[in-house]
Amino acid sequence: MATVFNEEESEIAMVYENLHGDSARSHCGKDRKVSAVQPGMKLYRLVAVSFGLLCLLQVALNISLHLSLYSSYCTALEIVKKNLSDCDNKTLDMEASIETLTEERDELKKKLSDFDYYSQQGWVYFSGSFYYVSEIKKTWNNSRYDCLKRGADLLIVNTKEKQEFLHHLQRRIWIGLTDREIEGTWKWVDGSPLKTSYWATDEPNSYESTDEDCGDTKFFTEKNSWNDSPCEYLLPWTCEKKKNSSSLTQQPKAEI
Ligand SMILES: [Ca+2]
Ligand SMILES: [Ca+2]
Ligand SMILES: [Ca+2]
Repeated sequence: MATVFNEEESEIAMVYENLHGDSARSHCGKDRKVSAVQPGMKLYRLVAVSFGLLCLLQVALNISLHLSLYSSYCTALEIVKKNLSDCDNKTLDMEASIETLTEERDELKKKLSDFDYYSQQGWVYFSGSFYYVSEIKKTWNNSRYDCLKRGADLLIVNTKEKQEFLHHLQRRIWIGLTDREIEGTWKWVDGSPLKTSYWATDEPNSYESTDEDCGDTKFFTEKNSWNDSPCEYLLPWTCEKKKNSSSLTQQPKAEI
């Protein structure tokens, strides 16, 4: 029986040697078992470390991606804020423009209304004022009275443009100029002193010592057309109403 056991043990040893070759033969006991396990552990550790590194890399990539997206989000948010701010400013500008346009429209409506009214009354518009040229003749004082009743006054010729307008009328008319208060000191009907004048040659002259205290355009064919005449002469006249001026309240005593 013991012989049979020994024979079987020998056969097993031979099989083991055939399976593991020389390396198996160079080791024995516990050392042989540790040598067979170590490569698997190393591989396992290598895989675990690699997996850990991959996880760290994934986390780093995720953080980087989030930071990049956050940066883009912030930039887009700033652009949106700037656009909204620009939009608000443009809205304010548009509201101011609309208000200005509304005021201009109302002003134009008023002007058109004034033009309609004064045109129907026989007035003409020139350079900021309306003018009325009479078809009848009156004394200088009654001429002025007529103008005042119309919310205007006799024409004041204090600009070159007005003198040109007067010249284009080609008529002898009263103008709002007088020296009745102080002989030789000419004033306009609004009390302003005469500065630039367009007297004709040798005028004013108080012709043949008559009291000529009112201005007219006797020499209307000339550029310098003014003349002094007795205020009681009967002549046509021209009223002037400045745009936006209120009705005049001064009422002279009418001559009959
Ligand atoms: Ca006088
Ligand atoms: Ca005089
Ligand atoms: Ca004269």
